[in-house]
Amino acid sequence: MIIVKLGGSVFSDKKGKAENFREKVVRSIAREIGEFYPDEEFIVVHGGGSFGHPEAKKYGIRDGLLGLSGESLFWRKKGFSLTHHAMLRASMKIVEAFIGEGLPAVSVSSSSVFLMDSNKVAYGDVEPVRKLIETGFIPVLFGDVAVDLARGVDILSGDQIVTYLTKLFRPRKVVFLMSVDGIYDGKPGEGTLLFEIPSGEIDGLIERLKKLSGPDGDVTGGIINKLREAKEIARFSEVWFVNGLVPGRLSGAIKGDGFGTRIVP
Ligand code: IP8
Repeated sequence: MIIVKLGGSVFSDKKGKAENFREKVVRSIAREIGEFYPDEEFIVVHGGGSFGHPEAKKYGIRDGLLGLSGESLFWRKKGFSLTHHAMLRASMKIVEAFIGEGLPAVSVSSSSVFLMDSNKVAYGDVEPVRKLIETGFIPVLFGDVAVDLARGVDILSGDQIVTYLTKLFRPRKVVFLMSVDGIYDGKPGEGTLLFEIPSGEIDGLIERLKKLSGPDGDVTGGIINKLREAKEIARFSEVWFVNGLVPGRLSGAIKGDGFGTRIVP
């Protein structure tokens, strides 16, 4: 099994208009998955991109429901519903592109599968996902809003979902598709591209990157959170970070001779 994280900055331009969608890019990624499916099982998890993030930020979903009442409570709950809806629209477009390329992709709403507790996944009802895979489908999950047992509501990032699914399903590979060539020791796309990162060196890299990062527009913390998740994932699976905007990079990572960053034990 291979888990592919389709980053929000790959299927959309996060700095562009709300809900812009790169259909050609997603179709090309679907075709690359099609080179290996059905011999290989796949789960796809996509991020929020220009769909979920603007709404999540506007309505302050990360701040939860504690202490809210009346109008402000209603407003945040409305934001929860609207953010989820934006994610459904993203997922619909991605799944339509996959189906258009002949892949039996099926959208699975993460907010109906996962419960959180203080920003961590506390529970995941993944049996339907397991059965979808066993039946030959490609489940497509996504970063989403979720009920949080401590805080009322929160944002569940696609990366957290990937970590959870990796622990459970033990894929042979996890491939993160990003809009740059991999992980850089420095600003994305500017510093030195790291072709291999020993998992024991991730903490040091995070500390160096923290010093560089300015105010983050992304409600789930961008590359630093991604690296934290990658460290956890690398305990169970091979991990790759490759550029999802460049055709052939995903299949390269799947074959094992790809161009990008590989996390090594
Ligand atoms: O882009 C966040 O998922 P991510 C999803 O994987 C929402 O961090 C709803 C903003």
